[in-house]
Amino acid sequence: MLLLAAILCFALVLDTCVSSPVTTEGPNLAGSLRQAPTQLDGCCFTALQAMLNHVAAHQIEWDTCERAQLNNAHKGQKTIESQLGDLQAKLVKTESFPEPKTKSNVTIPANFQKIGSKYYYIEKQKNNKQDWFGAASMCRQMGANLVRIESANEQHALEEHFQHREVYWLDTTDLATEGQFVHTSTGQPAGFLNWGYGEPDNYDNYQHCIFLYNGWYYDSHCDTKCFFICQAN
Ligand SMILES: [Ca+2]
Repeated sequence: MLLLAAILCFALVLDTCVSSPVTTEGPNLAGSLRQAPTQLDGCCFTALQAMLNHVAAHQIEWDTCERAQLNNAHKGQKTIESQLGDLQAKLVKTESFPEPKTKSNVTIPANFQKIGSKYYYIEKQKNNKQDWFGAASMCRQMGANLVRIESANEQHALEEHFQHREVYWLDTTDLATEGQFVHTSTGQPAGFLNWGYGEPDNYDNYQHCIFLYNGWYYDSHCDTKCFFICQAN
């Protein structure tokens, strides 16, 4: 409205002030000529001033609006940067979580315990002693295999959980070829064999399964009933 009034005023004044006939004839015209610059200076300046004030006011609004938009953009940028920081912190936290109870995409059964760096189930119920094949089958049913001991350290760590003077089946046999002991869980030759005195003797030519007793390995009849140890793969 102010702008419209200023424009109308400016047009009116301009018409009044400038449209008077410019001539040098007659005394009245001379008077008009004397007054014209004053009217132009006063009225037109007032109208122009109003227009300029209007433009200036809007300029301030535009500037203010622009600043507000910039501030909003800065706030948005800060928010995104903050969210990115939070995500990076969460990522670092996730990477530093303890190793989940899985290994090589195999889920560890709930009743297995970690001994050393591996997970085992040690059968201790006297009414659940099994021959070697039954023990292997029990481990398979739990999603595991009979234990594959690969070092003295692994053996000693397990023995801390054994019942005194009990016998435990291992996964090692020479059922396929006499005298060639392999881990049945991997099919690979057994590298660690802690034989007891005089073992393996294949007594009666009928001893092909290995158990652990009192710290030593013995080849024995596979149908002997023993405790057993399962190992999660
Ligand atoms: Ca033997």
